[in-house]
Amino acid sequence: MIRFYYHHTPNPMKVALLLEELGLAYEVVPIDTYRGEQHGEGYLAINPNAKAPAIEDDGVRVFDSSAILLYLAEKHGSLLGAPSDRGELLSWHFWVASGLGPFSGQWVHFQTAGAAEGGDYAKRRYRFEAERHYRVLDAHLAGRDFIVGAEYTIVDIGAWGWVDRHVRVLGEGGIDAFPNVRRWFEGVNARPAVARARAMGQDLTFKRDFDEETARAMFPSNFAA
Ligand SMILES: N[C@@H](CCC(=O)N[C@@H](CS)C(=O)NCC(=O)O)C(=O)O
Repeated sequence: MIRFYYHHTPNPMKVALLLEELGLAYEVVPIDTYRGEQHGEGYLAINPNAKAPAIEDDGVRVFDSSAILLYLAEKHGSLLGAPSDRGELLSWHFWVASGLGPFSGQWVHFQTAGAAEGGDYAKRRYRFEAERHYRVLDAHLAGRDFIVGAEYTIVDIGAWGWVDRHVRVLGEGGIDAFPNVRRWFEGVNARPAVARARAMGQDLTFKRDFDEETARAMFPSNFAA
């Protein structure tokens, strides 16, 4: 059975949705990143990058949400779109992995109370880039139901993980400026697997206080010698 190393944040949520879409059996192993569990020795053997998510699948470890999506979709021959759309699938999959996700995440970071003071240039750049990625996606989704071809794929799952946090990224109502993204997001959100993915971690208790222990675990650059 798959062991799924999970925290209730955007990158692990992509994997939660994929596992539910594929109907795979899995065991959830909570990684409380606010308590620094991502840095534990045992976990580093599974994910040397010290982030959630990761999986162990019959002795195979896979870390990084985008790698996990591709690995499981390929293994189970599902959610990869039409073979003729392979180029589109890879292009948009890596666009989510290297663009939409990181720029949204860094912009959220700079708005977090625990982030270091100052850095107006960085804030301007990450806000602009996060919004630019929404503009790219909005233009692409005009007249389309899915990001790649005519089918729901791992790319919709990966993008959903981050667009689900649109209020943190764009502010309340900010998504209204991206009507195609909003329509697409509502479509993905209505899938039964999304409700199951959201329900999955609800019996788990994660730390919520962002205190010094959390800042040291998650923002180590603020404490570097
Ligand atoms: N590229 C990685 C990024 C993973 C990542 O940043 N995960 C966050 C949760 S969404 C995390 O573990 N944060 C804890 C930390 O930064 O220490 C992926 O897609 O899996």
